[in-house]
Amino acid sequence: MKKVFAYLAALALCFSVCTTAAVKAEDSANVYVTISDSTGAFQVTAESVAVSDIDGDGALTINDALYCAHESFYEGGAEAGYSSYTGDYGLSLGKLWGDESGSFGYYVNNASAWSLADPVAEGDKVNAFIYQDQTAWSDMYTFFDVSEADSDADGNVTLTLTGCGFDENWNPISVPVESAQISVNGEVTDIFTDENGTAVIPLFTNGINVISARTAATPIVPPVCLVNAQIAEISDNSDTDVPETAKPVAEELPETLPQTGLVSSFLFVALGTALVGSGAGVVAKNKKN
Ligand SMILES: [Ca+2]
Repeated sequence: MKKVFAYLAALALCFSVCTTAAVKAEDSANVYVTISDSTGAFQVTAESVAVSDIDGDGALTINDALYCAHESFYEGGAEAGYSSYTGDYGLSLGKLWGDESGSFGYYVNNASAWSLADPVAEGDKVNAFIYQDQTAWSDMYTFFDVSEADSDADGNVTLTLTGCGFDENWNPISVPVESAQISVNGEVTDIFTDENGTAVIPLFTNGINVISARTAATPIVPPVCLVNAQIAEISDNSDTDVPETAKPVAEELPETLPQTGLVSSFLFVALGTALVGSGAGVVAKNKKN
């Protein structure tokens, strides 16, 4: 275990040096922000947010991005729905989308962030979430292989879903997420990812479609992909032409999921971020107290 701590401490030190050396922030940057709540539902879905240095620290950071996202999309703005504070573990989330449970996580470009003070840049994708599992924090972060795509002329798009976890030695690993049920524009379909995490998803609406997924046994942070469908031949009466497989179905999920061999990411979070100051680290500490 000592090695783990030494490794994480080294990473934290490296990161600290890197951020300290960050260049002066640009005036603003457009960042894509996704926020999901404790039910796994999107509240903000890959929305472009103009991020400015609202906290005046001279850098554009996750804190700025989430603050600006709440200003734009939360009723009552950031003052009502968002807060951050500097605690023992650095800049941490106090409130996300009005939730003050303290059970939060956030990723930038599908990489785990160390703290809210992590920098963001033009085009970055920030994904913040409230844990669905508020006791063991077993939620697995997942993402599609692309964040944006075009369908083919028939309206099909092929996406592959990956989950983030840690092996028995706490090394970060990525695994295909099998048996994840695909949703399109918030409607659950009966399309599931295969053993490689891949699904061929038929779309029936021209324009932007929001693709996401969920699994039965383990809560996952909902992935998002915006797929622009330009279907060559689309019926004026889609109700009669939608294949059975794409119609919304009752909320049925498979009873079991494949074993991934993942160590609970919570344990890593509790160990790792306690050292380097992410919001989740603070959660782990608070929950243990
Ligand atoms: Ca800032």
